[in-house]
Amino acid sequence: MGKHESQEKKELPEEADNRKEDIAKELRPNQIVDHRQDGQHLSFTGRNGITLHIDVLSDHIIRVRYLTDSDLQTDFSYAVDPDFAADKVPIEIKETAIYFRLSTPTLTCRITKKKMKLHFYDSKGRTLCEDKESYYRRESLMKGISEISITKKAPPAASYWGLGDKVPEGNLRGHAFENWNTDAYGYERGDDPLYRSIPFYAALHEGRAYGIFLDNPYRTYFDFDSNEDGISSFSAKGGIMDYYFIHGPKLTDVTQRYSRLTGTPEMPPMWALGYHQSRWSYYPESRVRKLADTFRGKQIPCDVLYLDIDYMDDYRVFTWNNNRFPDPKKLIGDLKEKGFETVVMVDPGIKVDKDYTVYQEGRQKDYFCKRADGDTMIAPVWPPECVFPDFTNPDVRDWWGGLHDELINDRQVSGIWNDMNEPAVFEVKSKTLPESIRHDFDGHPCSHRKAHNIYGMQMARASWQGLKKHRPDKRPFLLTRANFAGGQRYAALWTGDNIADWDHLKLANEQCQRLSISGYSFVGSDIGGFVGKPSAELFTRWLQLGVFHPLFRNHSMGYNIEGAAAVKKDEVELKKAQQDMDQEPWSFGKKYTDINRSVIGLRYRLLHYLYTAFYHYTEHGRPILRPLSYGYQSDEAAIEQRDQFLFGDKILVSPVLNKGQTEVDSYLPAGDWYDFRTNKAYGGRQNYTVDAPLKSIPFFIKAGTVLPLREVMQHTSERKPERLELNIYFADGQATSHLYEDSGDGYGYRDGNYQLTTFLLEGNNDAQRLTLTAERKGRFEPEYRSADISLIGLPFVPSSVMVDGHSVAFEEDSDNAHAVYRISASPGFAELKIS
Ligand code: MIG
Repeated sequence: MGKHESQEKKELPEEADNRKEDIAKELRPNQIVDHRQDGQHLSFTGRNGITLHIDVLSDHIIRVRYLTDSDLQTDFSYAVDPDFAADKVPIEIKETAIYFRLSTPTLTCRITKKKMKLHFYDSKGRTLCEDKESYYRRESLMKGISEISITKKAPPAASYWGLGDKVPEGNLRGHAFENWNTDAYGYERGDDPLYRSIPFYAALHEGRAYGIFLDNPYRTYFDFDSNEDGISSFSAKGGIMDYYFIHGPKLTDVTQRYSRLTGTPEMPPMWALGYHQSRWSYYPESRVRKLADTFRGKQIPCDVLYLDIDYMDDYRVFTWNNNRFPDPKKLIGDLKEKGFETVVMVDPGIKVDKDYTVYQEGRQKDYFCKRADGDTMIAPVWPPECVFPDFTNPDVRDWWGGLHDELINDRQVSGIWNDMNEPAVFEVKSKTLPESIRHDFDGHPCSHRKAHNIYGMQMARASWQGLKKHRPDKRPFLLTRANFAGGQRYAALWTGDNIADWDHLKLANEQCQRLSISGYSFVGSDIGGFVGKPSAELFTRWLQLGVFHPLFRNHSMGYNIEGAAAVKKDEVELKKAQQDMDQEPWSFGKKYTDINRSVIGLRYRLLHYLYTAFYHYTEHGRPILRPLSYGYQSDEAAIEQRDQFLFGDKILVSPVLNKGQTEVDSYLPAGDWYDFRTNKAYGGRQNYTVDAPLKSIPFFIKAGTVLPLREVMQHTSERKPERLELNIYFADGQATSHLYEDSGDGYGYRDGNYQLTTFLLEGNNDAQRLTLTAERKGRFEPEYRSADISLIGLPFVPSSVMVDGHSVAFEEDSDNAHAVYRISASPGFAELKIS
């Protein structure tokens, strides 16, 4: 004993010198010593204990996990759609001295025995994606932080797509990104991280595409060869290396398969696709009424009005400021009568206030986020002291959903707007909660490091549940700022606090495309810019871009924050200053009001088409907005386009994004195209310079399309459309188009109360013939009196037009430089023959 003590004493000083802050443990997979197969699940055990788990989920989707002993947690994901079910897939395994080879009918994965490196290739043996160094894990034992990463080869010609809302200069290649949901007020190009985390990207190489979805909610990093060393990588500051390899080979298929995995939202109500008017903030009640009346008086279509934070009583969520809004129910009812839906903001920060029931209840039920030692976390947001519901707790979500009862059932608000749910915290540099805060994580308790990126998503989910619960017969409309992969199931999103300048118009264009191919189609930007005031020209150009964004919403901050502080003392001056910040569609003078009216009108014309695109999105995960590469991925010129984009399957938009610009250089990919404005036909695979005067945005319709157009109304439910307008754009060959219709809200469509029309067009240039058939599915019956058909681009002068076997009259529209023939047919027609 004595001897031992003296020995220890002797060694102590020396040892102390050697002591470290932390102990790091590094792990890399080594030689596979065992492997097992259980149906579509395979596992490979390495000598050092790392196991590689591979699950074949479909022909095209393979899940990959590298686990160590310390990872033996339950398999749990917020991102994967609970309804996702794997397919039965025939798989083949082969073993050689060097590797195992696993094949599905379309995809092969080779696993090296030495280091568990993966190499994916297609059924023809062509490489899709290859590990550079495979898996790596570094653990800091004392801090309890692990870092995990995978490196893959980045061939020089590979391009990278997706990853949510990032705003690099150019494309993803050559850049590195971080996912950590951040309140990025007034962000600039290149800023990162932003409001949301979607750890999913696609890569395109030699005409073939694949995708990677890293299902890890921690802070994650993606690097697309930023060091120009031919390496791409993804890593996380914790959790498990759990990723899905998604085969294409088409880029759009990659997105669709990712959507199958992480889900899509329900069909939105038709009104949510109309024009939305928002501002921080419309109050008091009289101002809201005047706003509504101005829309109707000026005949500018609008479906939705927003109430920002100032409707609340001192920023207490679920309360109303009685001075500003003495009778919200009456106001909202009156607005509804005029065809306006009302959406109100709900923030996550709950005011610490003993007399406030939401605070009391949450406190009593122990629903607020806590520090590691058990105290409730308090931090400043709008109220200087707030607590934060732990939305990762299912009971908290139920409670939160329940709190919407009065808003929905009594006040009759139509939708909910979730802001600040990164969650945002004022005053501190981190802009959010400390990483040590505790969360339930649906029964897998953890720290904020793990829950941060999904906090906003779970808030949106809770609000969504509230809407579903309290108004089960209506489709929910929810708008959220923060989110995570899979959160598209619950809410639409906007790109956050942008700035009223031309670069932000470009950012809005790029962000919305990028979000859409990342599985998130219901997106839009604050039209006109949130911070600052746009010029009349910028506003109109932004509105024109917004026509083609699934969420079409004008929002701005008016004279809040700096502005309000500056002129606080003088009420009159403040009012004037606020008016100077107006960016309603009529705020720029008569000339612009007229243009803006017709721009918004164009959106209403395109609603049938957009609604149908939503059908393809919600049913099949087909992204509504897409860069040209998503459709023309073997066309180098198409891949390089950044500004132009596809809106649904049939429309190519060439937006105007620069000050003073009145012409646009458009590249049109393969196929023929028609300028919607003039009906002029253009051959594909060529560049054109087209006119773009301020009053119009160039967009092109693909030859062979049947484009349905809806009557312009002041709001989507003003009346039932009486005429079905169809523009038929000739093509030499065959093409299919769709029109999806239902009652515009509710769930009747799930019991067959919808109508899906499939148009098959067959044009023959040599034979001078055009045939169109219409096949209808479902039992919804739109009440059109007639179908008004325009034939565009016919390469011959028709002598006979037959509808369902009967000859009908047609008229030539002589006003138009490019002859258009007009026919009136019964809306239920089945066949059209023109020769
Ligand atoms: O720090 O509610 O992004 O749309 O108008 C500002 C006021 C808080 C941020 C949102 C913005 C909203 C604003 N909110």
